[in-house]
Amino acid sequence: MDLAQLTRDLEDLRSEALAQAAAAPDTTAVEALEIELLGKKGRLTGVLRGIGGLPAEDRPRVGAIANAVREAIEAALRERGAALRGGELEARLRRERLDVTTPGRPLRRGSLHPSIEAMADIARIFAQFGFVVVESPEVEDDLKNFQMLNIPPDHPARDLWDTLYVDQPGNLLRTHTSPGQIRVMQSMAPPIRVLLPGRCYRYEAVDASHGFEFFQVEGLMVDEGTTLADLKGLLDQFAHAMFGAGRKTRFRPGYYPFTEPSVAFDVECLVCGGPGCPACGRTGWMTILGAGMVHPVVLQYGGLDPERYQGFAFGMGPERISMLKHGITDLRLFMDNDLRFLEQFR
Ligand code: 2U9
Repeated sequence: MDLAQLTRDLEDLRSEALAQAAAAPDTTAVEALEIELLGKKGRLTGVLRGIGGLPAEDRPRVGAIANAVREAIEAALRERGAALRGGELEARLRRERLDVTTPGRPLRRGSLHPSIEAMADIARIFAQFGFVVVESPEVEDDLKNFQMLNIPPDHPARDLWDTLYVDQPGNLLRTHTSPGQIRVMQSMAPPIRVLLPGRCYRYEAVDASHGFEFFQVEGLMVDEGTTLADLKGLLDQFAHAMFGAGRKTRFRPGYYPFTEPSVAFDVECLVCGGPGCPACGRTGWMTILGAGMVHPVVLQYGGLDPERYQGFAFGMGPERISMLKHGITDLRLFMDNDLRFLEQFR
């Protein structure tokens, strides 16, 4: 190996390497070239192996040329790499381009069932007066569903609650949430202010105003010196919050075995506002709930002394409240789960 040959080999390597660098298609190819040309076992090292056969005085010259070739190749690879990285970034940006102004896909939002919504509205209003929500079992016994509410066996008022019985003797599906209030009185000390929302069951034919399964919300307040006037004031506030401020209300005499006196609570007709129309049966009034002072016998069953404590109770159907509020005329719409009806409550 002589100096001239080695110098030619180095120059050939340089021009070949520069051409390869310029033609590298991507950064992976540039990295591979770097190893192939400049690595420990690369082509430059291969050419320089011939340096050992040169006279000592020629070696520095070849060394200088070899360094220049190495630097030239390094520069070419660096340059090509940088150019490719720029291009690759650009291509990637183009490929992954996002139009952040594209409108999003709409999410289908659900909504509360109108019965549940009415119960939530009722609970929210009574919460402002200190009433807390209590839940109680749907399977009850005859004692709490009837007898402790002053409805003994064979009492004619039992006809008001056609009952669905379960297998075990004495057990039944509650016909109202009232047995829950017996449980509350037996387990809490006055002052008591509770609201009992829940599902109730009756053995009844279904029509536009009756279901065999329905919701009820009942309330109970017991304290020393509680009066019918407290009940009237509370229900007025409720009617105004639910149906609009300033609406006239009235008490009418009613009958329930568990309250004495018992009343029906009416609000001025929400459709005609007084003069009478088909919606209010031409009376000008709509009955929104029943109520009364808790019968002393019922207080006693609840473990409370009626000489010391008085209480009032009220009960309403959330569907009826919702029907009056929204002008709905058929109760069955609440059970049918027809989306055309339900979607109007979003
Ligand atoms: C206890 C004492 C008294 C609850 C009451 C009503 C009047 C009432 C009905 C209205 C329509 C229910 O949804 S509805 O069928 N309820 O009119 N409920 S007083 O009185 C009680 C309850 C429990 C211990």
